[in-house]
Amino acid sequence: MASKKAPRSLSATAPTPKLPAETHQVASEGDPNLTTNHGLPISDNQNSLKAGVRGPVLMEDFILREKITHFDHERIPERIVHARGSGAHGYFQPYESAADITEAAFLQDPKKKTEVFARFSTVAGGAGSVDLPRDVRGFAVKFYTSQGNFDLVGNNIPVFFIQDAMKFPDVVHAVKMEPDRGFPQAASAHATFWDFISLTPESMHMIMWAMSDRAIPRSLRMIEGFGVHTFRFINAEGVSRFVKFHWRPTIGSAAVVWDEAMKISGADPDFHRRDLWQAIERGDFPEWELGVQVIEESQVEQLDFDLLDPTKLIPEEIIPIRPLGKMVLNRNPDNHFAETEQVAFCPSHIVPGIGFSDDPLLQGRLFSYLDTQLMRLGGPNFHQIPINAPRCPFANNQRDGLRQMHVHKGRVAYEPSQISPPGAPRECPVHGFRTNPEVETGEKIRKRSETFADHYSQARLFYRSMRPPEQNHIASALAFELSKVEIIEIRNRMLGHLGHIDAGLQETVADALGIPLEDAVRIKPAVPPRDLDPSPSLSLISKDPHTLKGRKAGILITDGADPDQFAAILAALKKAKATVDVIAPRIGGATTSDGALVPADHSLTGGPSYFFDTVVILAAADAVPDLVREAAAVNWVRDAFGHLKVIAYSPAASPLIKAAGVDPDGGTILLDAPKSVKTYIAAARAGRRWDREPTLRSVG
Ligand code: HDD
Repeated sequence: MASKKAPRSLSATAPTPKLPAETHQVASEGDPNLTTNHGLPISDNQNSLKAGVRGPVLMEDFILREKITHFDHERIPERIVHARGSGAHGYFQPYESAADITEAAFLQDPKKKTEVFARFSTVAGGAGSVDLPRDVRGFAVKFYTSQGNFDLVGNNIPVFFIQDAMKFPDVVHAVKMEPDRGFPQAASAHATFWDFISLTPESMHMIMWAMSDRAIPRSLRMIEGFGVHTFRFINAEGVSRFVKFHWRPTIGSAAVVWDEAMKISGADPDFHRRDLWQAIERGDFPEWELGVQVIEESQVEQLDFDLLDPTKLIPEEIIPIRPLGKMVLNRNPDNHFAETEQVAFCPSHIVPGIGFSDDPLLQGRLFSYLDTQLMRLGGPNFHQIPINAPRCPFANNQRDGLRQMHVHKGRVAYEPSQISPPGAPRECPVHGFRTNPEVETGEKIRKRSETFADHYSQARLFYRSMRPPEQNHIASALAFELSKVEIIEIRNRMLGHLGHIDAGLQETVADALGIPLEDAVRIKPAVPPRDLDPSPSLSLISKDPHTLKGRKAGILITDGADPDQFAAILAALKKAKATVDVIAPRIGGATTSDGALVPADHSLTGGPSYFFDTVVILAAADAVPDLVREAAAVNWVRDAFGHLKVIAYSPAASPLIKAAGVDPDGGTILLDAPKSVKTYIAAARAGRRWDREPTLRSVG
């Protein structure tokens, strides 16, 4: 706005310069001055202002006060759920036009890339908790489309614990640390969670997923994502169809085993965040295919469950996924707080061509996220934070409010107006968002639909679609979690539910807990469970792509190791597209028999074998006695074997293999001939040795 009283040096008619449009950019290159937040150059950033060098600090030190005050306010309320997240930038590109099913602009032109920001998260733990608890993973993507932001706020599990948003605060309070004692952090293995779950039969399907390997993913780059609810796609002719969103990682999905998860959580709490960051830094960009299951309105009645019930899925074998395009994450955030922390996802952010269904859980979410962002980000202008701002122009008559960054001009902030300037924002009746005109009738009522009442059939479907190792892991997880529940009645009630899912599962868990089956509480299902056809596409093992792409190998090497063998293994692993880290007894590296130094990425204690998908031990005979005496080395091998990994080792390393109690099998490869490198790569590509598991631990 023009200053009425211009300083003398300015001409009376020249207005004061206006604020630049982008005032929130931080000055950096070319301006090395350290200043206060108000631009005052600072002469000393090491010492506070004191009365004498050994005297008291003066209240006058406004520079110290500004710095400390800012620091004191550097945290914002963390998300009540999904507090711990890792994000990345990238783009989405459709394979071809999807105009037949949706008019969404970002799904029309295969040549057009749409900018995205993705945030992956755990649910229960705080922002500073670990990456590998047993937990659901959030999979949220913001598409900055030409028609506004579309937020697809999903999880890595296609169903949910509850059917109605009314129960969300309850399920979250139950899983979070117990309020009196403040523990456990980031864990569902405690009484309040299982108390709630055992009284909430609708959660049984989700429980099967949460106890499965899906809840301990190997990498965020390898998780599947799901929109969970039924949404709508609407095309330009106004034809509406129901859709379910699916994300599929192009390198396939994989999980860790539970013992690994527990150890990784201690050794590297940032295991997933680091893995995502490093992959992007090295140019190994994570990719997912986005697809939809399309359900015609006429098909809805043929489904044996209610499409509005978020505890149900449609097996791909019944309605296949139509691929839409690919998301590539190719840039790490510049600043974790500014981007990953401040990004604000809202399921209500949709674009023309996409619509909601009447799923009561979704309907509740449409309210909750905006409300939470207002609180978390301090007011109604959070859409102006760079990570949240649409990339397309946006304009309306909303004004002012906390943290307003825009300097809106003019006197008109309403419409209609006769005096608004040309170009003032107006409705767009032609391409503006229109709600799908559904006919809604019904009495006002607080009641669950009877079509939501079958709580066990799909839990059974999921369990029976798993391969035996996966079923064993579900049983083990249930036994582990319930063993942490000190209230016997809760364990017994859970056992009652398991009986409706699968009698074998119930028996295994009861046995593992040491509870007589007769103690299982008798629960009368609202609807008797049915046997549905298994869906092999739900099993991770069935879909294992048997690849080393995106996987990580660890080579433990000692002084005196054979350089040719090292070079051959390294080349073969790289050819198979694995990344390779070198581990040496000391971080200074290892000197091979030809005197060359092999730099190490980790020392033995800093690079345990559970950081890797497959391991190689290249030890010289002289070095082995020291390794055999070294607990970290013995555990390195023992863990790799116990975690079902393929292990290759030089003949000289045999005493170490023996000391670790390894009983050689098809997954332990002796590198005694040039062709054994090939044998090793083939075995490593095949992934974990599930056949070894029953010889190592009692499952269930
Ligand atoms: Fe939620 C965050 C996913 C049900 C209320 N949710 C949040 C995030 C994801 C999900 C991925 C983190 C987004 C980010 O990275 O910032 N939530 C889901 C899915 C659900 C679901 C897939 C069921 C299908 N959520 C749900 C319900 C409610 C909420 C029923 C409330 C009625 N969710 C929230 C929230 C959060 C949130 C409290 C916390 C932080 C935030 O929103 O931004 O509003």
